[in-house]
Amino acid sequence: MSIPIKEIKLRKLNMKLKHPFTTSFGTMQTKHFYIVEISDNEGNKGHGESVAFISPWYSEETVETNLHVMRDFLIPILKENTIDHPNEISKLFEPIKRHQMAKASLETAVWDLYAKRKNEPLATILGGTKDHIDVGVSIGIKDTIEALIKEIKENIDAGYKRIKIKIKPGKDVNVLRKVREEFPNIPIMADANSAYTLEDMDHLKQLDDLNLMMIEQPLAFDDIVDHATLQANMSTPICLDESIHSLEDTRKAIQLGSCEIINIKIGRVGGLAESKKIHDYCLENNIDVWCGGMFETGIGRAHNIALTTLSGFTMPGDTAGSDRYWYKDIISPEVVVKNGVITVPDKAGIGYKVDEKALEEFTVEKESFVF
Ligand code: OSB
Ligand code: MG
Repeated sequence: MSIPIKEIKLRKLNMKLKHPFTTSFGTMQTKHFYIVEISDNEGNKGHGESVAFISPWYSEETVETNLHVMRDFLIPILKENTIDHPNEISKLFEPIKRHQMAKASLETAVWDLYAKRKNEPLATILGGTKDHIDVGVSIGIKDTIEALIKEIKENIDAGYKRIKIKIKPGKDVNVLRKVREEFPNIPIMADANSAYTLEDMDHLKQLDDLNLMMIEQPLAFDDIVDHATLQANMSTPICLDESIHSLEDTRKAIQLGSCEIINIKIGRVGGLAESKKIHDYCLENNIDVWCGGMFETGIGRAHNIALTTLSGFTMPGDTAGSDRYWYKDIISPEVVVKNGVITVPDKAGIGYKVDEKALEEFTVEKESFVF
C-alpha cells in the first residue's frame, strides 16, 4: 500500500550551541538548519533533519541550497509519484545530482512516517539488532592543552567509550602526544577534516607511535587516491568521512585501499537506504563502520541511533547525549547517554516524541506543501 502523503512542512530553525565548536575550518556558535515534517492522511507524522550548515565548509551544501533543492526539485518529485516503501525514494531522486543532505532530510522523514504507520521502531524496520549502542564524543580544537585534557577527563569520567580530537596543522602530533602521555590507555582517534596534503606524510606518520584507533579524513575532502598512498605508508587506520557520498564511493575507496574504516553519516550519503547499503557492503568486506555526527538535534540524533542498531556498526559513534550540545532539545525525552551507552527507544518510528512547543520556539521560517 502506498504512503498517503498529505503535507510536507519545512521549518527553518536557529539553535544556539551550548559550547562553540572549533574545527580546522573555524568556530561554530549557532546552528541553522531545516526540520522536515511529513504528514499522512491518518494523523501520523514523520520527521527528518537536514545536516547542512549555513556555509559550505564541510561540503558544498548549505541551508539555503537545501530550501532551493527541496522546494523546487525534490518535493515536486514526491508529489508526482506514489511511494510504497522508503527504499524507493533514492531511485526517484536520482535525476537530481548530489544534494545528499537535502535528499536525506526528506527521505529520513518518510522512513519515520513509514515506521509510525507500521507501529514499529525505525531501528526494527531497518533490520537493527541492538537494543543498546556505544557512543563517544568529538572534541573541538582548544586554545590550550590543559583545556583539552580537562574536557577529555570529564567525558571519560562520564563513561563515553572513545574520544575523538579535532586536529589541524600546528595542533596535531604535539597535542596528541601530550594527550597520550596523560591517558595511556583510553581509545583515542583524531579528525583532521581534510586539513593536510601528501606533503605532510612524514609529519602524519609520527601519529603511528600514539596507538590511535584511526585518523579521520586527513587529506582533501574529495580525495580517495592520495588517501590510498597515505594508508599504504601509515599503520594508523584511515577513516573516510567527507570523501564518501555513496555505496559507489565506498566500493572504490575500499578497492583502492584508501581507508580501513568508514564514518557513515546519513546526510552525507543521501539517506538511510544508502547508509544501509554502505553498511552491508562494509560488513561483507570486513571494513569497520561507525555513525558520525553533525551536531544534530534530537531528530537527527534519533535517526543516527536507529541506524547504529545495525550489526556492522562495530565502533562507538559520535551520537553523544543531547545535553552536550543543547540547552533544550526538541525531542522528549532527550537523548541520554549513561556510561557511554544509549538505550535504543522501543516506541514507533524514531522513538522520541517531538516537543512541538520547543520546535515552534526555535522555528524562524515555515513553508507548507499540500499534496
Ligand atoms: O567531521 O565528523 C566531523 C561536526 C560537524 C561537522 C563535521 C564533523 C563534526 C564532528 C562532531 O566531528 C560530531 C558531533 O558531535 O555531532
Ligand atoms: Mg569527520
